[in-house]
Amino acid sequence: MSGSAFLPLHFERHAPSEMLARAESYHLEMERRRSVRHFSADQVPRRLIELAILTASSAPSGAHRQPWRFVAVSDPRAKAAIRTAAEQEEREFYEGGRATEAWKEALKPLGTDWNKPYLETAPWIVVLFEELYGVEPDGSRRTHYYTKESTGMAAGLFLAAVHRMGLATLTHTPSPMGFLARLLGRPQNERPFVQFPVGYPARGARVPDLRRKSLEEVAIFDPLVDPESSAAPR
Ligand code: IYR
Repeated sequence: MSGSAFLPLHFERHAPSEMLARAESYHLEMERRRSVRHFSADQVPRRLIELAILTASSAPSGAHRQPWRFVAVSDPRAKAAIRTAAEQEEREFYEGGRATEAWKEALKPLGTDWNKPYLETAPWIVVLFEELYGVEPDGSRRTHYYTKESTGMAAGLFLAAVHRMGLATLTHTPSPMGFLARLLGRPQNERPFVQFPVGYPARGARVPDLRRKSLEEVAIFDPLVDPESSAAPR
């Protein structure tokens, strides 16, 4: 059984200059990632989707339970069914009173509405499910830990993997998402977490003019150290 065996860590130190160069270039690459809502119908090989899922699945997880399942959909009829069901929920959100006025106001800069044509245009929809608990061969439940946090980290790595391979995606969360479990025939222990349309951006695709927060806005370094008495060079 697994659990008690240990192996040597494969870890390579880089020269400091090399570390800085890698950090800068990865940062610049990730800065170019955008949520894309206009997709080309150009096909994307299944192997790329498999690799994005494998990278996502390298995420850490509570007690290494890996409480996630990725369901990849390319069949046009299945995508159309997802679009129809998603748009029904989105219509309730935007026009049926499900969203508060404040929420709709907050979304204005994104320019979104209930129409989700990308769910059919994009060659793939990858639906990420959070596995609430495991199921043993005898049908008994196996407890998972930090399923949301773990699945969220897998989602982040999926975004990075898709971006890195030269494709675009979007975290789409129509609410509620129960239709995805029904349409895709998922069991009781799986709850839809997010769906990712994946493909090439449409030619001429546009994205909202959003600013990312600065380092100063998102990071605090050594809040307990008095700057006067600190001799640490910066
Ligand atoms: N699910 C809707 C609304 C929406 C909600 C949030 I929070 C967003 O960041 C973006 C959209 C939609 O996809 O249009």
